[in-house]
Amino acid sequence: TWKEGFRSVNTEVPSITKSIVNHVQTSLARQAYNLDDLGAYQAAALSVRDDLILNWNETQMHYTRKAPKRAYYLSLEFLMGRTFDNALLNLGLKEQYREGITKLGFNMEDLLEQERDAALGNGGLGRLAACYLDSSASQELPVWGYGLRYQYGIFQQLISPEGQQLEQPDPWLAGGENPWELPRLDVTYEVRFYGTAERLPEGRALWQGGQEVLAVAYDVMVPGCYTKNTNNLRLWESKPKRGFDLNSFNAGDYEHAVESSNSAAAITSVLYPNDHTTFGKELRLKQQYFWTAASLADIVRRFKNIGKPFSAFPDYVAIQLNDTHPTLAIPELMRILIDEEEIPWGKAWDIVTNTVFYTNHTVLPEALEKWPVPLMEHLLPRHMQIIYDINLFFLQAVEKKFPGDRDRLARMSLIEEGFPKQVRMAHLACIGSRKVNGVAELHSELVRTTILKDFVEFEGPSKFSNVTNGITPRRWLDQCNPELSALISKTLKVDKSVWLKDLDKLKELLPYAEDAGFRKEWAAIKQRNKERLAHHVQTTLGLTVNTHAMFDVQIKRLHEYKRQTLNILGVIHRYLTLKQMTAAERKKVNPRVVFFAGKAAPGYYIAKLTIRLIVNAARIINADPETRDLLTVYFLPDYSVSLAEVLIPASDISQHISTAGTEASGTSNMKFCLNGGLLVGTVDGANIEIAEAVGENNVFFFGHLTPAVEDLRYQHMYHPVPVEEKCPPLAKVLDCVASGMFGDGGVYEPLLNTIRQHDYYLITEDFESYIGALAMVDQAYLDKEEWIKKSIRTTANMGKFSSDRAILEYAESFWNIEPVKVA
Ligand code: 26W
Repeated sequence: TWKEGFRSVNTEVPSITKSIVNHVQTSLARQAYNLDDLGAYQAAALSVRDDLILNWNETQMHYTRKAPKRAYYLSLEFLMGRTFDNALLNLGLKEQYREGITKLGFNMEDLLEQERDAALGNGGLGRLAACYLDSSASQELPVWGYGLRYQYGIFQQLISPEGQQLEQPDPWLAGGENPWELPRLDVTYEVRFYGTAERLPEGRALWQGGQEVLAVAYDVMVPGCYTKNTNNLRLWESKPKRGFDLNSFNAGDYEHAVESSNSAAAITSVLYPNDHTTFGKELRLKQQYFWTAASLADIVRRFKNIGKPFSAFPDYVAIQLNDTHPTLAIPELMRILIDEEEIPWGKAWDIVTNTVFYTNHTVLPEALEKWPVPLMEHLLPRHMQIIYDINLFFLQAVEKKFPGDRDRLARMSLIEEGFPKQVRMAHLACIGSRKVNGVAELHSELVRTTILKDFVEFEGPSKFSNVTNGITPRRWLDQCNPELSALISKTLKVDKSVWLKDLDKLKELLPYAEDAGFRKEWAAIKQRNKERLAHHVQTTLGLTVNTHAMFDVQIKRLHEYKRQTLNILGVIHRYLTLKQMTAAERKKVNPRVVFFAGKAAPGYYIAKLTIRLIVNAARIINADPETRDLLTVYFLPDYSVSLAEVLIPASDISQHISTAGTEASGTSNMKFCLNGGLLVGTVDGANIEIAEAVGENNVFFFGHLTPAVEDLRYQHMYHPVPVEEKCPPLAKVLDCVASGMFGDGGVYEPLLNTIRQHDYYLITEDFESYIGALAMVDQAYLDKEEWIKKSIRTTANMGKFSSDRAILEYAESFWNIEPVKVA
């Protein structure tokens, strides 16, 4: 059975303790008697790692021997979080390790806290990649991830007493060995930048000179859940091709000698902390090319080992582009096929367009990548030639289908005219791919009808589809909410291995919503999760949280489109309302604790001001003895995967309140609902499909719909109405902020002006309906039993949102790959 088949080394408590002690004495060269929690964690991690390595090795050998078609997930971000707990659960060894660790005099929970998050991502896109790796391995699919091994992950966020966000580096590797990766110093590729590209006969070219750097592979093991299959995430590190530039070194020019080695190492030094804004920085383009070039060289080498002709490439390889960040894979594969493999243009283009797939993750214009042509010509001269050639053939075909339509040609061109000209990466990704998809139904429709409309008209609709995002129920239920997981297994009378890999089984919980005893257990678990969160806040921030209140949570990157501003203005409105009530009226009010967490891009001034407003509003509101039993607000600093694992199971409601049409999908919305939290949200992204699945009566929707947004923005531009007229209650809130209720009002002017002026994200238009939705939440919460029923029904209906479902859709309808079980 699964219980035995996939574990090879230490499966019984005595051998586990023996192995841990062994690692303490040998790998760590320490003594067992004066070991601290960190040492104990490291030794325990090395012990689990032994199991992972054997499974990983067997898996890779098996894949090589069987040579199935494989898929490669190219993502500039993998927001993995911690690995230890996840590995133990996937191997089914958690309880044995807990026992062993206890026997050795340590506490499992304390050891788990020792691990640093691997935070190689910004937010949704990076965490999605991590969930997809978990599901690929769990579904026994031959999928590899390719990314970069940043020395520094997403910055650590500090909040000053004034409410300012401060950024600190995240040297996540500084603590010594990372037990979850295998350095593969033998797997290296040379990557060229700059130089010259000289055209040769037959469409080929010779690219030479410039700078060459080395890409070194680090393999991160990705265990599947209850299977031997352990997939690989290959992360590239840059290093100088030779330690120093020896010529300069010999000539006594030490600075120049070190400079070139520094500039090579710089490529993978840090993750760019912006999501949804592009800056056109050379180092970022270098990262993108370094990573796509190394990954493609690796993929091509593996393909060549099979010994098939290149025409068979698409039968063995599928490459998924996670947003446009790896779009250079398209011209790079063309370059390899044409210049190195001497394949003619037409055949090469056929191979590329049958191999590559593109997922779009946002329709916000400022997030669509464009690279200045002069920069591309300088850094990647051969790729720029190829892009021009692709564009020429492409526009000729468009001209043939739509003769004389010059506007259309200008709109569709890979090159945007201007000073400077820019390469439109989404257009390149689209025409170089077999399929293009969005990440929720509404978003995919917006891709088809807005940013890629011309391409749908040109190529027909069949290339453009949808794969609604998903989340892994292993991390986002079993791991983060073990009590709920246990209750589900007990109730369904099956081992969790069954429902965790077939999440539709949760439907069988539905009848238990009518069972008062079950509801009591369900509610008690939510209560204990609230206490766990309160304990965390107490120990990390020294603040006492009222666990008898409703927990209301908004955790995500700070961005105007996500409208944390709407939330905090709503909180202030609630505060003002409470202040006006009599003591008797207040008695009927539902206590509420509002949690915020999230990072702002370091250069995003308005987002940082929003944090400042939240922190200062919290300071005033929490200190008011008249209201503090009924309303408190917390901004939890340094949001991370690990913090999400504590927050999500504790929430009664969570907020997903983007302006309609702006949030491509959202994935935390799915995590909250899977844990029995209810949504307050706009009709946007995956909120819509969640409501379809769980029933609209279990979701608190508000706000204008997507089709209205464009018209409203037009009105705001050309027929502005002052906030005082459009929305008096909001105007009152803005006045309170401006008049200094939360510290110097002048500080917030730029933030308030975004609302008073164009109000691009339509806060004035949605405010009243938002307040109305929150009132409905209060109303519904009064009926505790009915609320618990809603909670149970929500969890029970979330099967669709497993990332297993999503990854199988990619595997079956895009990649055409099949499971390869490692026996
Ligand atoms: C170039 C700067 C940049 C960096 C990252 C632009 C855009 C991005 C990402 C595409 C932003 C992102 O994370 N998008 C989110 O993707 C999630 C997974 O599909 C969705 O659930 C979120 O709605 C979407 O905002």
